[in-house]
Amino acid sequence: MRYWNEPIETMSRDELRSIQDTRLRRTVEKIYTNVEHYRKKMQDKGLLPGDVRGAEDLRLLPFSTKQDLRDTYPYGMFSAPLDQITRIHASSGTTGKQTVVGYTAKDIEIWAECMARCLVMAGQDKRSRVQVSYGYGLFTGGLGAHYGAERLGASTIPTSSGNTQRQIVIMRDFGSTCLCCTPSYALFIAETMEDMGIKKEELSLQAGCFGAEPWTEGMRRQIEDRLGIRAHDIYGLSEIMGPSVSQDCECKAGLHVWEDYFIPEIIDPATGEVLPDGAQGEIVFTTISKEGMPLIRYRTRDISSLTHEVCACGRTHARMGRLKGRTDDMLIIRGVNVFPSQIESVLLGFSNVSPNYRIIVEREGLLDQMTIELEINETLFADTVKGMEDAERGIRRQLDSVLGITSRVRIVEKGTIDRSMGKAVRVIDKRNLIG
Ligand code: DLL
Repeated sequence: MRYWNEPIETMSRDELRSIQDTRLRRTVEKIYTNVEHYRKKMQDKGLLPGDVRGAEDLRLLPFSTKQDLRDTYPYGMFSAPLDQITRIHASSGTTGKQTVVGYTAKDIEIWAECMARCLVMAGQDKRSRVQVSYGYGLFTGGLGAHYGAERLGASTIPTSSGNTQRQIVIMRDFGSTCLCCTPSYALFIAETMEDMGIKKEELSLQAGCFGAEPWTEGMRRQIEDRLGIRAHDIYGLSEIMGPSVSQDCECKAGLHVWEDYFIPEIIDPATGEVLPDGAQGEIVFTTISKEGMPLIRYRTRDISSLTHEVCACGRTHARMGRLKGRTDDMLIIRGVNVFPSQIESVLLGFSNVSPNYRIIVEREGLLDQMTIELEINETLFADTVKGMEDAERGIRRQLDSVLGITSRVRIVEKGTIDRSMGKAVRVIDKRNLIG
């Protein structure tokens, strides 16, 4: 099975644009009528629904942000009455109120459709066994992947995250063919499997849909090697839907955004100006089919780029580049901008470095100091003080030259760095704690 929904996934860009025009007009009408907060924002811009004739008028519309969701907490952005809302998810975030999202039954159906498309891209079909090791709950990962796997008709195994040894026994004994979890958890599973003496050849695993946190090509290679599978990058966010807003296909040349449901744009985060294909900036989504909580030009804070070129896989839906991180993840160290993903890319360029690392930022006097703690693979571990110092020096030099600032590197014993079963916390910024 090559596509889940071939006519839609491969339709011409003109047809896709025409669907977007109609659905966008409908969405704008609906939110203007039903959501006071949006009506006010449009009125402030002197806009009436009829002014938006199609996707080319998108840029007339105001942006929306997490702040809008907070200001209208909990249900003020819902466009459907509560008696039509059949599911509520929420994301906690690190500060402030939770972000609440409501879905109608049709929203859940469309979400399952998008997820089924992603699973087929990962080579799955109704004979497959999909193990869902994302957390189930208010987080959208577990239930999102679950409904997609059921829609596909695959045997869905809802293990949720945690209890890793049991997960592995299930994966082996039940013959799971696809694993859905965060990339950091996939690596922890691989590591635990090695500790248990279970070989990848004993599994039936073919592929994985990994996302919910930033990861690099180096990490993808390690997961693919250690689990013997093809690792796909799946993206999404609760506000827009959850997992399966986009995912990469076998070409691994960017993540296809399901454009019959979401219109993506890239903007300059400082000015809000829309940027052309290829340019890096903040990715913004407009939902054009959602009933529960449609969002117009929602600013994700995720840094990516877009291409509308048709992919070698035959899909016509635009592709977003692998996420570089979030605007709010960017560290400013002595005035220099550093993304944790840049650090991961450097680290995993060394064959003996494991993807277990953390970045500690402190302020010493007036100066920011960044220390990278990392574990290395035992097999290649030079077991002498000198060997260790040489390794640390080599990594530090490479980091300094790529990041343009000096940092400290500390190799720590295997198992020192906390393993994650959900979204990994890589950065400990102690500067915020010091008044
Ligand atoms: O993480 C939804 C999801 C679940 C996506 C499972 C994929 C798989 P939130 O908890 O609302 O939703 O967090 C959304 O996570 O804005 C990104 O910053 C980050 N993120 C999600 N997928 C990726 C990815 C889910 N593939 C936030 N690469 C987003 C990098 C990702 N970051």
